[in-house]
Amino acid sequence: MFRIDAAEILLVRLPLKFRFETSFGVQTEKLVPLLVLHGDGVQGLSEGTMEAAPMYREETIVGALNLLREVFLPRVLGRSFANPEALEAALGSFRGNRMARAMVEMAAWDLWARSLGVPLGTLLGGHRTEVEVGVSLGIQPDEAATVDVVRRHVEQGYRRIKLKIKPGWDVQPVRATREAFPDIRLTVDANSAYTLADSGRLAALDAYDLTYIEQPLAWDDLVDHAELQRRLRTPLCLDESVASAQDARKGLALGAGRVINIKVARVGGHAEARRVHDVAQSFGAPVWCGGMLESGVGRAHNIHLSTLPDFKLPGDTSSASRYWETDVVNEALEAEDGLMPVPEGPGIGVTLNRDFTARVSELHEEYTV
Ligand code: OSB
Ligand code: MG
Repeated sequence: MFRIDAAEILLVRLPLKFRFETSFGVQTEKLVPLLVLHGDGVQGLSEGTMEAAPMYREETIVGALNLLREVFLPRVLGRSFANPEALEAALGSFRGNRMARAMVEMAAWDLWARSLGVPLGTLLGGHRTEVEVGVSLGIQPDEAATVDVVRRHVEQGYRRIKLKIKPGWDVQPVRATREAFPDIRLTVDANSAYTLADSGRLAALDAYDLTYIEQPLAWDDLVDHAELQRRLRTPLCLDESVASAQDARKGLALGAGRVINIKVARVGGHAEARRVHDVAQSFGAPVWCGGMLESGVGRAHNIHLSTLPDFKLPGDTSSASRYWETDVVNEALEAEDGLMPVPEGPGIGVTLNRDFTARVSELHEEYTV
């Protein structure tokens, strides 16, 4: 049982340390919406992973913050819940907007775990004390720059290298990387940039021993992914296409992919992420934890989720210092030799750096009952 007495919404703009180019475009900073729930003498933290514009999925920061203010927070403020699933159910009649709902659900998990004095991963049923991680590398200007950036991250010990690709820039970086590093675990992510008409080009990637090709086709098209999977030897991994455990079941049953990237916020929170995990496990499909360039708050959530047993492939939760000069949390989240330690202590195990957020927040709102 936990009670929610008050909430804060913060919005922080963080400059990215690297230029992140994907098939969506170029990103040089990150707008981070944060939610703090107060209750039972503790705070629960979460981060929104929707972006300013609806490029990755349909949700946006402005939309999410308005929904929090006007619809979701009024449903939970001043109420007690038996557990986070009960809170999830209180928002369960709403459709879509899973990233916005996840902000409330994930903060509630952190709050509950802190009130119980238990690490979130333990509460979710995970056992690991460290999780295997890789990196997601943006599109580079040419092959030499690609091999260079891959080398730097291989030398840091990352357990998997993921290259962003787009039509016209796919086989080239993959071939160059595979020639330079014959033995690394290598994947690509197209962020929905291809259609079935490109299946010949994508089949050419079969030659490079990729662990999977992530989300080559449209975000809402499982049928075409299934057709593409029949034409390829390389497993497909679904990211954008999976917003729920039901989506995961349909995707795996159709053969639209053989691997699932779980992003906890994309599917509506930890409870649903665990259901996606369980569905994938029942199909014998490995999962891994994706990332959305999270600040320390979302990053800590990702690490805790990754302690569950079917997270058999390295995730995208690389060191926070890769992304930010200064993070919004006080604790360092640094991988060593491709292993990210699970933050210790109750809940997600990190605390907001209030001096920093007070200085850089573009928005700070407080809500009480
Ligand atoms: O498709 O996995 C993706 C970042 C923003 C939006 C979508 C994606 C990503 C990443 C970055 O790949 C992963 C990370 O380093 O957090
Ligand atoms: Mg992806």
